Parts: sequence; C-alpha cells; structure tokens
Amino acid sequence: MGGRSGLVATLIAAGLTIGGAATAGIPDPEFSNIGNVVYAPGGEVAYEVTIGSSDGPVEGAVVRLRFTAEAEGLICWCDGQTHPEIDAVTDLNGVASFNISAGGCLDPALLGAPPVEVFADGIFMKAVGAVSPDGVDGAGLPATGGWNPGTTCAVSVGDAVFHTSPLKTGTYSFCTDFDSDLDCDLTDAVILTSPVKVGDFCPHTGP
Ligand SMILES: [Ca+2]
Ligand SMILES: [Ca+2]
Repeated sequence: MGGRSGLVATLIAAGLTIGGAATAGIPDPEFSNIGNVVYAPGGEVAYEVTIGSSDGPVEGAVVRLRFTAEAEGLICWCDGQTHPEIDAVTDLNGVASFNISAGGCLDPALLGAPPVEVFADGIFMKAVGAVSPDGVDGAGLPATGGWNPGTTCAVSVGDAVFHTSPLKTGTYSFCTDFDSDLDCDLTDAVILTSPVKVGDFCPHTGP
C-alpha cells in the first residue's frame, strides 16, 4: 500500500471510529427493553422504552409506535392525539418517553395480531399490547369486549372496580399490569391512583 492510500485508509479508519462513538450503534431488539404500551386520557402516564445495541444505549434513535388498523378501531383516542403512528426520540440513556392521550386495553391474545409494532430508526423491534387505567366503558366492557366509550375517554368508578380485584389479590391480569413486569402489585396501583383520583378524561369526538 502506497503512502497516499495508506494515509487515506488511516483517515477513513479514524472517521469510522469517531462516527461509531457518536451514533453508539444500531438499534437491536436483543439489547432493548420494550413493554406493553401504556396510556391514559390525560396523557400523564409515561410510556418509556429503552433502545440499545451491542455498544450500549442508542441516543437519538427515532422510536415509532405503529398501531394496527384493528387497534385503531378499538382504542379511545383523545381529540388532538396523533395516531396511528407516534414518534419519540431516545435520550443519552437510550430512553424514549411517550405521553399518549388515549384509553383502552388491548390484549394481543384477544386480537388477530399484536396491536402495536415498535420500530427504532426504521428497524422492527417488537410487537406489543396496550394497557390503560381506562380499561372499561361505563357499562364495564373492555375494548376487546365490545365497549362503547361514547364521546369521552374516562377513568371512572367502573375502571377502579375493574382493576381492583387483580391488585387486591395479586392475581395477574393483562389489563392491570401497567408496567409489564408480569404481576399486578403496588407499582401498578401507584400508576392507577392519580388517573382515578382526578377522574381523568378527555373528549373523544373523532375516529
Ligand atoms: Ca373508562
Ligand atoms: Ca406490574
């Protein structure tokens, strides 16, 4: 290799090293942490995903939640909430945080396919379900059981009743496991408390 091409090779190698440090790798499902999507009508319940690569957390990745057509028809979307695609960018710890204003529990086991696909920088990461303190309508029906939330998505007494049994007995219920750790305990109760207390709701006049 001649002097000139050797120098070019060195510069390219240096450039790649600097570039690699700045981008911190390509999003990889194996190094990422993605639970079921969680949301409430007031948008106050944060849904966080962590995107990583073999080099560690990936900063600046665009995380996209894509809701299926089936999910679109079942979720109680608050007026003004963007959907079916919702984006957020990861911070220096690889965490993307969403505050989605909506209601309705979507258990993949009760649907034709998982209701939400999660992508990072266009790379498919995981297909997940969706949960919410707003689990049932005024008649106590869940989204997958023919609910009709009408013109408001709301966390009301019926929702408190719906979630109380799993929380009280510690029995696993998909719709009440808000933090996706496969049990229903105090951390889920804490997430539920504020929306119940304030009577969280939003107008739902559009599709
Ligand atoms: Ca409700
Ligand atoms: Ca839990």
